Amino acid sequence: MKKLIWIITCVIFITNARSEDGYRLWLRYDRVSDNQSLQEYRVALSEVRFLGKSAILDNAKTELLSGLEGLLDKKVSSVQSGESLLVTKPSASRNLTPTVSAEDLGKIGTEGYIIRSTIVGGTKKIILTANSDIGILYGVFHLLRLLQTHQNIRSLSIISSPKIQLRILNHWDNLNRTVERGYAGISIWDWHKLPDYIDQRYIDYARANASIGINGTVLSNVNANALILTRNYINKVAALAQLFRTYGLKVYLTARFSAPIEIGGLKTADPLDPQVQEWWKKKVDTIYQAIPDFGGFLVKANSEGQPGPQNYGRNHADGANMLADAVAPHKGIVMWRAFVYSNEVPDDRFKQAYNEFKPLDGKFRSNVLVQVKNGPIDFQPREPFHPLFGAMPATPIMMEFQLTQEYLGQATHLVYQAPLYKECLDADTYSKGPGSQVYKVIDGSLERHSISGIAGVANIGNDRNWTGHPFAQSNWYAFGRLAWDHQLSSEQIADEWIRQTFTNRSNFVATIKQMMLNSREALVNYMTPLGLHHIMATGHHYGPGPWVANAGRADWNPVYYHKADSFGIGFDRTRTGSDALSQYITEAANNFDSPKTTPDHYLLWFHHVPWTYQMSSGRSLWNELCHKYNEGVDSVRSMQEAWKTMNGLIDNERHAQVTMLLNIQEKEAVWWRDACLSYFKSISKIEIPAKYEKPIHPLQYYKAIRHPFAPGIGGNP
Ligand code: BDP
Repeated sequence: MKKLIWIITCVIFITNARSEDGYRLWLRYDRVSDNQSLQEYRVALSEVRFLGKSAILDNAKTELLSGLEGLLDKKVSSVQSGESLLVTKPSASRNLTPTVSAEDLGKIGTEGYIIRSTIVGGTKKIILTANSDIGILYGVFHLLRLLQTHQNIRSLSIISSPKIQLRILNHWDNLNRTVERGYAGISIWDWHKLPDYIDQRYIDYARANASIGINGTVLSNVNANALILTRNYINKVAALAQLFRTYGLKVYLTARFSAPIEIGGLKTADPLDPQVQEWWKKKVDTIYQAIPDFGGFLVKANSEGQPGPQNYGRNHADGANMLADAVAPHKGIVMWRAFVYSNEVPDDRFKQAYNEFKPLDGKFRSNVLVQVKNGPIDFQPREPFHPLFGAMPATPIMMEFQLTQEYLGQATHLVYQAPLYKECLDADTYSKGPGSQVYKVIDGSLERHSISGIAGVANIGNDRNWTGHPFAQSNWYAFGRLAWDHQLSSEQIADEWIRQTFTNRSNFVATIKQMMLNSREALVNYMTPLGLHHIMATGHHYGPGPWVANAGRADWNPVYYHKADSFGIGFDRTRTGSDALSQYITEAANNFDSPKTTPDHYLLWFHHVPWTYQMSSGRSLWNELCHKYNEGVDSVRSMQEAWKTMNGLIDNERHAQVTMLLNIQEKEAVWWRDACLSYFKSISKIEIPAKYEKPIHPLQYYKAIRHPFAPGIGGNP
């Protein structure tokens, strides 16, 4: 008996101690832990018949068989007949009808898939089909997800296709492998060893993206280096493209506008100069020779010091169209970013992108998309939607979200961003009357555009677990899932992710899901409550800096954004102020028109209100600010408590990591609260109510904090 107990203890210990370093992401394929499901799956998927052969199909087959092998904990191979799971394109099998009709196949387009239970000759069978190889791969990942999340697969009737065409990661990776705003190690692109050395990471990166439907990747930083367009680098890019295309992932590059001068030896980069146009055409031709399915270019021009068409008195459409003409014969596209603002323009930075781009609506070639950040300033913890959504009906507008947590606690804070993405996607622009949500603008349905796209600035680096914080993986996951289907809820995505990444244990799933769903609001509260924005430290953006007033340009200074004075706080963007509100359609602007109609969480985005202003809670604005900052800190403490009780339900390794990270997050939440309240108190001259914790240090202490080597600082080496 004693011996038996000892053996059981050892087994438990070994199972628990199994190394979970996060490398496998949400594709762990461990044995299904629920025995009833396991038995059912084993029967339902006892014999797999996989028809067809191609690079993508081979990857799909390998993924399916190895996934099933792990999940069912038994050897699975592809049989010739008598299958219980048939995976095939309609062209390779006549056995699909009547289970799948031509009409169904018409609905799923070129990337969708159908997974259906059926009965053939008295036997139950599952059919997985798609019009294309990539549809089959996406369907395989869907099926594996069902098993990983312990779903019932008895009567499947799944028909799925992406709502947005271009679902793209943007890597802000430099050629020297630093990553601008990267907090997970250095770049995964090992340019030095490419094209000859294909790291296993590239394969797993492609698998992970395909598993959530991401179909494009921009390999290089928007603050671009022209060298990526030289022959040497194109060969390296081609090696990645060759691998990635077998997972349906297209490669794109950033184009530095001055490349014709820097690597072409021309005297100008004027987009209307015939020599410059010719240079780009030739350059593009050489890229397509090496990479026949090259996706096209992403461009940051005339923004934050980057060169662009305005250097030559031309506008954004002139610049974008020149590149669009060069890639058009190859079916390439140009994603032209609208993240522009200028120090010389005395107007509110909020308004500048709209002012520059709105007049250009209708002037872009049909293969140009204008890529707009979700909010008008810069990926803040909370922003109202960008007024350009819905304002350029003749132009396909692409969404840009930031997965990497530049302003959301960087590598150390647990923040699940799906609620942030959804808040923007679901906002109503009213551009064609009520019901003109941002998601309809970007999926092209509102204006019936034939091209649509969404981009996420990647949070991936060479850290063993890819994203630094184990929970940051959920933002990569959520981005892909929402890009595929923006109607999924934050809750459903979190649920899937937790089950696949950690465990299906119901108390873990329920507790951690709640923690994730609350995490973004917690961060808003301890960093920038009530509509405060852009009050972080300069340069690296790590930590609070609401007092900063000496940055290189006015609109980089936090004081420009919060405008705290003896009267009150907030940026007046109504008619009496910068009038940014007039950029929205009247119905959308109405929500923000007066402090009374503005939801609390947007108040200081649009109004300068007195410290004594009475909030809907009955508290004064000052007291509400103190309350919110403290609520944020309390939420992190609750997260710590909840996480503690999860001990033993998952592997020790990741449990310990997250415990340490939450401890840092708590310290930093206190730092944000104390620094901000100390500073604002020095202006409001009102005491922090006695019931709240007092700042530990004097204001001077917070002001003196320096982080010369904080990660992710910009530049374009
Ligand atoms: C800001 C980043 C900067 C980027 C810029 C951009 O601080 O590093 O280059 O956005 O999006 O958020 O171009």
